[in-house]
Amino acid sequence: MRRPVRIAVTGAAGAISNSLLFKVASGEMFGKDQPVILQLIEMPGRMEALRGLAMELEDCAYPLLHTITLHDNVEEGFNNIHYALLIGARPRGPGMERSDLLESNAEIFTRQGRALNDYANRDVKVLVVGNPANTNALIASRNAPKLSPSQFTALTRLDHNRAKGILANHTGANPRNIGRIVIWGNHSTTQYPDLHHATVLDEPVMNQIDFDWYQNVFIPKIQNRGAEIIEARSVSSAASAAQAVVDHMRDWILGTDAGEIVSMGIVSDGSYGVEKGIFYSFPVRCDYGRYQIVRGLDISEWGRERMRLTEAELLDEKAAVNHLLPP
Ligand code: NAX
Repeated sequence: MRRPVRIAVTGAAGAISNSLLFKVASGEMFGKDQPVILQLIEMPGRMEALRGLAMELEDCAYPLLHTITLHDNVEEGFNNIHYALLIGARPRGPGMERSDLLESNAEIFTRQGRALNDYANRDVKVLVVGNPANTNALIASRNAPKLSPSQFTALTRLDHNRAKGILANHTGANPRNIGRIVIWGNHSTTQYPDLHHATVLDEPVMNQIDFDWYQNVFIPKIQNRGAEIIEARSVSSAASAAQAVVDHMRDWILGTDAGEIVSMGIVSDGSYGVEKGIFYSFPVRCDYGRYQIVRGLDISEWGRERMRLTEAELLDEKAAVNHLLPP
């Protein structure tokens, strides 16, 4: 049996964590031979709810669940961690402007970036889920000068999985036989779900679907899926988000399947002409705990236009918090 790894989760008493933690403790994320220590972090007023969740985890008697610790601050909660799942964030309240949302989350992710810098294991891998996820990842990474920006990622795997599920339903294919979908850009309604490289049973998807359906039904459906779910169930996606977190981390650590491409929000190195330094969702492959951008995909002018639109939104978000970023 391996040595246990330490995983911090913020927003640990929230809806996503309520689904996620049971998957992590049962070995779905890191494999059935990897014991885990969960360092769960919540707001002080939510510690009772967190204590209840910890009792439920204990009552499952998971063989891989080594220890659970509970914290009301990140400085303690990030101590020696190998992985950080940053789920807690300030939700948009009534009458709140977008800039207020960006600013209040900037405060949270500045503190978390500093705490990762000072207390986490030097090789820590970070996934930001709390929205606005891409810009929160930028803020956390800029506040952690001892860590590489490549250690920080933002979740766009839910968008990727949504695209796969909806395409499977439309074509009648098994999701397992669909590959090479790409989500470009921001985890928001400007994202560009790209099927031009996608395959069903190794055959190009674009030969099997109607372009009009792709442009006018599929793309807006993926872009607005989060809102559609909120409208239907009055709360946002939780179980599917938890599954996407598992898929993102598992692929990052254990590697992607041969020939497969997945989407991750990562720091741009200028690939595909995307401005360096912003956190943008790219097609990647993972191996030995590292991700690499899949280069050389052919992008039409039509696709470039969409990639630029979502890049522009990320640049706007960055401009709104720029005065809060360290030089
Ligand atoms: P919940 O409101 O159920 O839970 C959030 C929890 O975070 C609460 O218990 C709250 O007390 C805690 N929290 C807030 N600030 C904290 C802080 N500074 N430190 C520690 N804990 C803190 O939300 P949930 O449905 O779990 O969603 C969490 C976040 O994920 C939201 O920001 C949501 O917008 C975002 N999402 C991101 C997705 C993505 O694909 N990137 C998809 C799902 C989800 O919408």
